[in-house]
Amino acid sequence: MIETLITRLPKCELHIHIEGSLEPELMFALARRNGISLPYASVEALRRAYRFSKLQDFLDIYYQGMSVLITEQDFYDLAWAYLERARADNLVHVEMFFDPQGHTSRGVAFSTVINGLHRAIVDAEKTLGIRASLIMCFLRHLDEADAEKTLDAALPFRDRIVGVGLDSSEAGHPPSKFKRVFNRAREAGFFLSAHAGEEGPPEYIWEALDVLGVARIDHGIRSMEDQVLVGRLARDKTALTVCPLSNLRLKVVDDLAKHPLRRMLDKGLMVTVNSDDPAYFGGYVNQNLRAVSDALGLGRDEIVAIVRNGIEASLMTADEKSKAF
Ligand code: ES4
Ligand code: ZN
Repeated sequence: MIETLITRLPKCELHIHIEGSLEPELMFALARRNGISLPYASVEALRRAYRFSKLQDFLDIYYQGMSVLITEQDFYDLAWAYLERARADNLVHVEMFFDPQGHTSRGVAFSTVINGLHRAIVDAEKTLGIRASLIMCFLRHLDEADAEKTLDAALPFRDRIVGVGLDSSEAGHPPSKFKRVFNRAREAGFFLSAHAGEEGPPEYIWEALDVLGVARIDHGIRSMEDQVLVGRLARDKTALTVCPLSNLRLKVVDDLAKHPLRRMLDKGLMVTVNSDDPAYFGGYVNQNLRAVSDALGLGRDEIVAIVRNGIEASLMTADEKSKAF
């Protein structure tokens, strides 16, 4: 059974926003602990609000949801809950995005965020046997100066952050807006990735590659509208961190059966499958794999190839990769 194969394979996750793993139950518990009132009467009422017709609808609710995260322990509890689920899905390695500006803009110190997330990662490596690293994202709806300040705040924690990414509202915020801060991040030795071609046009993917110099594209599904770009991505084996249930819930595709993932594989693209914001989009990695496998009729070889791509595209060492698979 494909189902058993998906469950049993050791896997990586390369596109998870840790704040997007905040399940409604934990959101309510943290709100209570911190004396914050949420504009929803219950967990069920909150879940009912998770109906989105585009990326911005989701982002509005996502930024509101993260307002319950105040203390270092809150960030610890958030990451720990995710890592336990990741372990249950048989993930061996996770590269976790976090949005420091979503917290520092509310008066939460950068150190509070990083200390809580990092401590959960250290404990998970010890007791769950799962490895995780942190990728800090800049919010692209804010200006480059704000991203520069965030990079400055991160430098004292350089050893706890492997990379830099770019997320939030894509339309109207091209990657080129962040050219200087990405240059600085490269000089500081960070791995670079950017969300591009989720809602935005193929030009944004070109910019992420050629202006920012990223090594990985998050989403990238609109690359299929530009066959020259597809050739470039295939030639360079640039990994694309695709998130099928996210695309469905944000109406980037209107039906999973029409999702471009299989066509992307057929074009020789280095496609990986990830969860994005699993608490909001209805599924962790295994559920994403099952959903596309069912909708597109993927075979065992295709599932294995996707999972192998995830391991290959990860920042694990060659030795860790060969042990993982
Ligand atoms: C995000 Cl699905 C998605 N797209 C862009 N930015 C994000 N931040 C969290 N989830
Ligand atoms: Zn994302």
